[in-house]
Amino acid sequence: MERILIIGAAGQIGSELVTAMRAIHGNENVYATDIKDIPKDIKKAGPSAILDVMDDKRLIHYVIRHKITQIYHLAAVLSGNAEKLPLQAWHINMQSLMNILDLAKVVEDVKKVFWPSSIAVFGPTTPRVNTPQLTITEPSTVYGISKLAGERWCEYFYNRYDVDVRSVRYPGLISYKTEAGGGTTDYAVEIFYEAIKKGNYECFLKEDTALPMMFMEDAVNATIKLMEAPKENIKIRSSYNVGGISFAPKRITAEIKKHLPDFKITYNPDFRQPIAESWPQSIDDSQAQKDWGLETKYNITKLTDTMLEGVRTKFSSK
Ligand code: AKB
Repeated sequence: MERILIIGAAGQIGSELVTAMRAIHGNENVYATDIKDIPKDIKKAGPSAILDVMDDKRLIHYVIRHKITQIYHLAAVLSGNAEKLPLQAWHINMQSLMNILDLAKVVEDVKKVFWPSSIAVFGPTTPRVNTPQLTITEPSTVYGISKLAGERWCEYFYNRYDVDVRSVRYPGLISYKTEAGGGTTDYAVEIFYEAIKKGNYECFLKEDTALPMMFMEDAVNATIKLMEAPKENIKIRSSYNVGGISFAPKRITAEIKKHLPDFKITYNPDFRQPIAESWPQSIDDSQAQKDWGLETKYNITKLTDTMLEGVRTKFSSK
């Protein structure tokens, strides 16, 4: 029986991963933790706690007390926010990962760790179209540098201590349940909220800035599939490319307009534009498909339909 700890359970990925994991492993076996308040529905359905991943002593006590067997460490300062306080972001992103890896090395019950990397490990010198698994990684953001260093540490802990840590390089993640916070790809979530709320949106990226994106359900399923794969199938111990779909603001605007013909977008690129321009436009994820069967279900049309419906329902039930 697995006993799963989710760190960052109040966040965009965490909140949905907790629900998916509880459906598989039972509500009582998935521990939802965060430094901020956990959403009521998650708190009500199973165990939860306020827990700071930077507090290594409390963390290790919690893990031992609850006989945790798998840890999903999803807490991070994302690309946009990290540029505002680079040293703080570096410290949080790196120290939190080191706390988890070191703990997994010494606590015998902990058999597997998941830690997300990002397309941010790539930089301006990386080939931007269909970016390969193994290629130039010279990130120009502090977030990207922390993710790249994190990948190296994951591989190191696997090779040196046999810590079974697994990872994917998430593209921009799109969901309506919990809003994203502080990322460069956040426009692709905000646009749906503003379209429903106000009928217009001021985009912080240029209209033709294509980026890889993925609907949350696909991202959660990919994460579960990776973690359930036999250990010997995991050939990449840094982090797997996962691609999803690729689009620019003007393409998603055209999709939204099919539902809301009066929707208007204006463009006012800010400090996130050069970040987006340094990232791939699309990703080659054939290695993940081959090693553990990555598959995605959402194309841009299905994603737009689902987002508009989800955001509308969310507002009408408030
Ligand atoms: C961000 O924009 O910072 C994140 C990411 C791509 O890792 N969504």
